[in-house]
Amino acid sequence: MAAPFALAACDSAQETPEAAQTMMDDSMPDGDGMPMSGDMPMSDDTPMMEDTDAMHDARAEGTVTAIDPEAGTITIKHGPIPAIDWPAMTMSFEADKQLRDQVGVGDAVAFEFTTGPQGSSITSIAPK
Ligand SMILES: [Cu+2]
Repeated sequence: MAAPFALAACDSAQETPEAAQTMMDDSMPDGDGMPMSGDMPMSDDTPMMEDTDAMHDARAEGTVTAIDPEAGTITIKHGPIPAIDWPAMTMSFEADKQLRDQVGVGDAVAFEFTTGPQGSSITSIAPK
């Protein structure tokens, strides 16, 4: 007698808070759904922003000192590039054939490039 009664009381005691919690839980995800879906793109952006921090776009002027079709590079003696804290130096940049064909050794050039952990690649180049 006492056990069934206690169980019944226990069940009814549990059901009420559970029902209330279930209703709250149902509404909570709905409420969080909007901010969470807003957070997802933000967390996707974070690694992209870190990549952007690692990669820098810059433009500079210099003189072509070598073009290497086999290595796929243009070597340029360039001036200081304060935007990315570079001193003047002579260095090689990756450049595809289309870019290599636009300049010759000895040309004074203006060029744009991207630089990062993978190296530096010219994105556009033209004789001055
Ligand atoms: Cu350099």
